[in-house]
Amino acid sequence: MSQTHFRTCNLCEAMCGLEIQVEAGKIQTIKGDQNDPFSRGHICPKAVALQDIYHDPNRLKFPLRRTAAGWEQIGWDEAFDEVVGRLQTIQAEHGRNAVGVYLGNPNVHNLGSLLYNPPFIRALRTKNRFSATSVDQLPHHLAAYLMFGHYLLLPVPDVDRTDYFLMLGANPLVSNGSLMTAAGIEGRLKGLQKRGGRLVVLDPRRTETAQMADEHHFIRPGSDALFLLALLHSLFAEELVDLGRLADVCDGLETVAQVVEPFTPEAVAAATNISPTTIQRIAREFAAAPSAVAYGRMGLSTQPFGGLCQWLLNLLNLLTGNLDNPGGAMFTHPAIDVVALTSLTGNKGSYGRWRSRVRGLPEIVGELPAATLAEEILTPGEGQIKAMITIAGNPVLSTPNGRQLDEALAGLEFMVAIDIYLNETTRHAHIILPPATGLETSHYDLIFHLLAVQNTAKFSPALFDPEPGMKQDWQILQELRLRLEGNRDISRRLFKFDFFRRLSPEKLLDLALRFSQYRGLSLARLRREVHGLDLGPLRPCLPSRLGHASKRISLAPELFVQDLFRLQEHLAVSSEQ
Ligand SMILES: Nc1nc2c(c(=O)[nH]1)N[C@H]1C(S)=C(S)[C@@H](COP(=O)(O)OP(=O)(O)OC[C@H]3O[C@@H](n4cnc5c(=O)[nH]c(N)nc54)[C@H](O)[C@@H]3O)O[C@H]1N2
Ligand SMILES: Nc1nc2c(c(=O)[nH]1)N[C@H]1C(S)=C(S)[C@@H](COP(=O)(O)OP(=O)(O)OC[C@H]3O[C@@H](n4cnc5c(=O)[nH]c(N)nc54)[C@H](O)[C@@H]3O)O[C@H]1N2
Ligand code: SF4
Ligand SMILES: [Mo]
Repeated sequence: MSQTHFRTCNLCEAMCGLEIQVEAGKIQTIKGDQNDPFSRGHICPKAVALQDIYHDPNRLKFPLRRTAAGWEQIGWDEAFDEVVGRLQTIQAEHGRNAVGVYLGNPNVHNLGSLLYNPPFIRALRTKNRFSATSVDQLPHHLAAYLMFGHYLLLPVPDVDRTDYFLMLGANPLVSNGSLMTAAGIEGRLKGLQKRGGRLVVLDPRRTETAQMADEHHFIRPGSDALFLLALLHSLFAEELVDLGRLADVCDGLETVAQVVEPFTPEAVAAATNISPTTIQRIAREFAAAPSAVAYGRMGLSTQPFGGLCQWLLNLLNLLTGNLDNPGGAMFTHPAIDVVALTSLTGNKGSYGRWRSRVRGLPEIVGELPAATLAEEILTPGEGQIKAMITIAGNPVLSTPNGRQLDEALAGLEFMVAIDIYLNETTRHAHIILPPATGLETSHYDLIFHLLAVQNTAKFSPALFDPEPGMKQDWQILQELRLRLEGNRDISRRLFKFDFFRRLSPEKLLDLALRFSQYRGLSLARLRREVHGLDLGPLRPCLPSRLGHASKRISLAPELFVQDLFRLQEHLAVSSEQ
């Protein structure tokens, strides 16, 4: 008998709704779900490949141990015992920080991992925490933390209502959008053009997105901060600054006016490869548009001035009255408000609470830059990393100087990988703990609902049962944590809300939905709404949602203002070239 299964694709940030036809346990078709209120039928070819991952004979399903004779399959108990035993021995001998952990991208696309990674990592009590965040969106978090008081208060382009979209260093036509969950982005951008709006792209490459834009400028790589400063300079010079509704809750406008002063369009033209007249025109058009949004992604974050870029983008939106206004850069109201929940636990973000041992790089939101991981393993001395845990990550491929990390991982005393494949990174593990994945997991997008251009909520039940004896990511993480904490005092566990931490992800999800700002939500309700629930367009929420106790926005955080000296030096050098 044929059955239809509805779920959200969890392979990228776009949250496409899928309609999967199954007959006798076999997938017949995977199509876009036309009735999904968010994606409205859009999918890309990767969704169809979900079945290939499910059927892939190379996918790992049971624990493996590396031996001189090759990989051998072992039982879960034996694997857990060995992993926890080795980690504890190494920490007892070399200190807590001798164990490092790296979290990869799929963790954010997995409800169980999102809920069970934090307590597991706390149980490790190490400061050597790394993740794909530092080769991706960390500057966005830093800017949000310093300006809005919470690292997850990330403004999202209100693409469906904007009149002017200034896009830097992003290629959503291919990436399907990032920190802008917007299934079917090409249609949404065409919609902007049909309404008579403009798409302006700055990218050193003529990308697919640049090709559809109304205007594309070949900006010099790494010079975006200068371009943005010159835009802000023009706004002040032409008296176009208008903070609108938020004027009363912003601090530091005079400082901003002062620091942008030297960055005239003429001063940055050679360094950016953008003419002064173009910069002035874009500033005027941006300020004059009924609504406008500036957005920058990977090309702005993974470059020498990533933090400055994200700060200046927020400023551009703020100073033209486009932050927290329809058609501008807005915040979401997800069914499960991760911003509110993390605020409750006191985790609004952080900067510089500790530094990396070798290069002295600052901690940001609880982690160190992955770029320094290899040298933390390779450099002898107190605090050297001797053991690593990788969870759904392939840092040998995805982080800078992967070859050095490859060499570093090979020399570790112990490594464990929670991963479904044997690859460039996991091949160095002594033990691999493979979870169920994709179609075998139930899913709710805790993070991408938070970053979506429309408020919706959708639960995806598992389509297939994993093979008997397989475990989910969260079950592996929970088991490791319980064993790690097993030897520590019981009272700590009793008083640390262990009750909640033993609940399954679905129970926790149900609880969170029942406490939602939207009435009448529960897991049972979402199970009935198989296509997902539409919770409406983005709506203004400042200043009440700000993370700073003062409920004010900081326009000129000291850290960014100081970093302008480094940019000045760069300008001096690159203008001569
Ligand atoms: N050169 C270059 N480097 C880049 C980028 C780039 O564009 N160019 N992009 C950067 C960006 S934006 C990012 S986000 C990072 C990504 O960096 P990483 O997250 O380190 O890399 P991925 O290749 O996404 O690794 C995913 C790993 O998760 C495993 N996996 C997949 N599904 C599951 C699952 O359900 N459970 C578990 N436990 N494991 C699973 C896979 O087998 C794989 O080993 O790379 C960054 N690095
Ligand atoms: N097919 C596919 N889709 C994916 C992924 C994938 O691996 N495969 N990964 C997903 C992930 S994890 C992420 S984070 C997103 C990333 O999503 P995007 O950021 O939208 O995509 P990128 O291709 O990284 O685009 C970065 C752009 O920045 C440009 N660029 C480079 N340097 C500079 C610079 O200095 N200034 C400016 N202005 N531009 C610059 C590059 O030319 C490139 O066009 O994609 C997601 N989508
Ligand atoms: S765009 Fe992303 S979410 Fe949509 S089908 Fe493709 S991989 Fe899945
Ligand atoms: Mo990413």
